[in-house]
Amino acid sequence: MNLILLGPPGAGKGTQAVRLAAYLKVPQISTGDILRAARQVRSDLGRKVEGFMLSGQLVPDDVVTELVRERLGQPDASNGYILDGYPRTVAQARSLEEILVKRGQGIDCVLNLEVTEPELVKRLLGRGREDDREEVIRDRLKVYRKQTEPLIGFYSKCGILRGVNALGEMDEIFTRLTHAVNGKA
Ligand code: B4P
Repeated sequence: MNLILLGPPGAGKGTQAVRLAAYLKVPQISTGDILRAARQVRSDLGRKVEGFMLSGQLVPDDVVTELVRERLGQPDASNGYILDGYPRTVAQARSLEEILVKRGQGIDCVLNLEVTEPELVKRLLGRGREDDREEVIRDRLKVYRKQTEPLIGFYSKCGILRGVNALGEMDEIFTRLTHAVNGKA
């Protein structure tokens, strides 16, 4: 199964992607994790993306799409995957479509994690990553509304979007997500 986890920063995409990956026995492909790993080893890519990430901006589409294209070509992704945090712009969604058409694949389901803004801010301040400072969080939420939220309309038109209430206990949210994946919600 090929899934996309969509949602604002702090919605719990990474948290739930790990659980869903174990449940579905497919890899979790997190562009955020790949970019952070590149920064940690101070690679050319890491240096290139650092400023964007620390200021709460999205990394340029072409950079992220190239990472995803390469990652989807790895053997463990041949039987399905969970895309966590990609696509984040309509341009990325179109590029993903092109990549998948070439591979003879499609997306089965897009799970949209729905969380209120005050809860997002609370969660991100609690996580305390270096891009989780209050002013950067506000900027990330603005970027989300402008650049990522349009994907809700994009995937709803394709008929594969499922909205999931992502407020509450993590176990409870996981159950809702599995129901959505299995077409029970
Ligand atoms: P990401 O790494 O994708 O992170 P995120 O959106 O901030 O968080 P996520 O939704 O995964 O929340 P999490 O589970 O951690 O992106 C970071 C940056 O990378 C972006 O700002 C951008 O610069 C760059 N980037 C990544 N992908 C990109 C792309 N495609 N294009 C361009 N740039 C890209 O949860 C957050 C916190 O909430 C955690 O502390 C967690 O424990 C807590 N939490 C989770 N569920 C909870 C619950 N139910 N109740 C209470 N707390 C909960």
